[in-house]
Order: sequence, then structure tokens, then C-alpha cells
Amino acid sequence: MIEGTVIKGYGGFYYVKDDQKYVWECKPRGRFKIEKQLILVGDRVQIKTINKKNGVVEKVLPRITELVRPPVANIDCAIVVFALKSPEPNLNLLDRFILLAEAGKTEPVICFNKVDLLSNEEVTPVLDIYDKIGYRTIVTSVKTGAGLEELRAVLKDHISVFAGPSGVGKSSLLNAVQPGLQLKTGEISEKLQRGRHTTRHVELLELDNGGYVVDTPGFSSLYLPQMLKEELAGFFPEMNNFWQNCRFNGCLHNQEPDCAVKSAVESGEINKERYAHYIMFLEEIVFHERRFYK
Ligand SMILES: Nc1nc2c(ncn2[C@@H]2O[C@H](COP(=O)(O)OP(=O)(O)OP(=O)(O)O)[C@@H](O)[C@H]2O)c(=O)[nH]1
Ligand SMILES: [Mg+2]
Ligand SMILES: [Zn+2]
Repeated sequence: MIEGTVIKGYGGFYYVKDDQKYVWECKPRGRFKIEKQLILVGDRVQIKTINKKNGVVEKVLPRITELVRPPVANIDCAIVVFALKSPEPNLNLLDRFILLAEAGKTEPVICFNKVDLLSNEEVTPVLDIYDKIGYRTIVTSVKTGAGLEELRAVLKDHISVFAGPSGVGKSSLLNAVQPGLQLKTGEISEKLQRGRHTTRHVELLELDNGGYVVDTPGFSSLYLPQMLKEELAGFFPEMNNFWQNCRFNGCLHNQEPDCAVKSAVESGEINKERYAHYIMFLEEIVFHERRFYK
């Protein structure tokens, strides 16, 4: 048996890199299908080799972390990439990505790319929202090289995933961070102002500085992770300083009277747009509870 890491799944095969950095093309053992066990990129697996090139995945070792979207295992750090412009950042989607990362026990780092397309005054308000909450943010440009050194430092010695909508520059950033990767990148369609899913597969790449990164195809919508409505506020760190002062225990910061979180929104201490997303997410969770737990 050889142990290795799944670096890619493609056409029914899993590509497993062993500790000598040799890549084996593997089929999963038949029972994986029966037991509906999934093999994810990032998984540590044991394989039995058949010849000098092929093997069979016999066992998936226990995962340290697991992200549902994008589907990857054993990641420490989720680089949530959004373009500041072209395509316009969708902050509702950004907040969903952050939530997914945190629910998957993975630290989110927000990377605002394409800063070359905006003036400083245009960048500051968006950045401020997330800086103030305490999220780690990086502002980058593949065109000017801004922020790339900082991004490299974040990736060093970590296993990170690049996630975000299509066309925001995930693959371009990776190419810039490590010349030689030669990942395919795509033009933004002028008419739609969206990418066209240039990256088609989830793939784990090894960096020269000791880090590993997963490039993923972008997506434009995202379901929330499964959780109880009472848990949601815990994923909005800016609410932490306030909810102890709500009148009701178990206040959902929605319709309840004397809610300290709502007061903080009114006084501007909590960002209104973030709060609006909180309410939208809350309604989504309640809707799912009604459907599934009745
Ligand atoms: N102006 C500007 N354009 C950029 C920057 N980074 C990437 N682009 C352009 O944005 C387009 C999309 O880049 P990709 O790297 O393919 O985007 P992606 O996020 O990997 O997209 P998918 O693989 O479809 O998810 C390309 O035309 C890039 O040249 C940047 O910093 N500034
Ligand atoms: Mg890409
Ligand atoms: Zn409240």
C-alpha cells in the first residue's frame, strides 16, 4: 500500500500524488460507489498499485476539514476571491463564501482582485466593511502586481483553496504567484460581464514555497451550509459585541423588540448590507427547517 494525496478527479479517475511526488492514476475500489463514499481533492488515501502507473484507492483516511463547495478536504485556508470590478462584486455571495468557509472550519481570507480597475476612493468602502469586522483582506492586481507578495505569504506552508465567482481572476492570480503553472484563464465576456468557467476541474497544485493550493471553477450561486437558525449569528463576528444586550435570550435579531443588534445596525456600528444578508440567510434557513423538519 502507498499513501498519497488526491490532487485531481477527472473522468472517473483520481490522481494521487505519493510522498515521492509520483502521480498515480487510480480507480476507486468498487465498494466506494456502493457506500456512496466520496473521494475529495485534498484527501489522504491509501492505494494499491496495479502496475507502474495505475492503482486502486483502497481507503480514505480521516479528514481534518471538509468543504462542501468547492468540494475539497484538509484545507487550512480559503482564499475567497472577488473582483472589485468586472465582474462587479456580489457581496451577498461573498458573505455566503465566508459562511461556508467558517462552517467548514477553514479560515477565510478575502482577496479583492483587479484593483487596477478602480481608484483608491472606490476601493476603500468595500474594503472597510470587511477590515472592520476583523477578516483578513488582501487587495491584489495581476496587472500591476499589487498585493501578490502578501498573497504568497498567506499561501506559504498552508493548504489553501481559491474560491469565488467565475472571471474574478483566481487562475490568473495563481499563475502570477507562481510563474510556470500555466493555468488556463479566460476573457470576461463583454456583454455579460461574467466569466465563462475557464477552469473546469478542481485541482491541487504544489507551490515552490511549500504551500499547496486548489484552483476551482467559479460559481455564481451558493446554498448555505446546514445549520440551525440560532447558529447563524455566530457566523457574523460583528454581532458578537451586541447580542448579550438583546432583551430576549435566543433573540434572532429579526422582529424581536429591544434587540441590541438592530440598534447597532441603526447607529451604523454594524454594516446595513451585512445585516440585510443576515436576514436573508435567516429566512433561507427557516424555509429549509419548515420543509425538512416538519
Ligand atoms: N484588469 C485585470 N484583469 C484581470 C486581473 N486578474 C485577472 N484578470 C482578467 O480576468 C479574466 C478572468 O481571469 P481568470 O483567471 O480566468 O478567472 P477565474 O476566476 O479563474 O475564472 P474561472 O476559471 O472561470 O472560475 C481574464 O481575462 C484575466 O486576464 C486583474 O488583476 N486585473
Ligand atoms: Mg480559473
Ligand atoms: Zn437581538
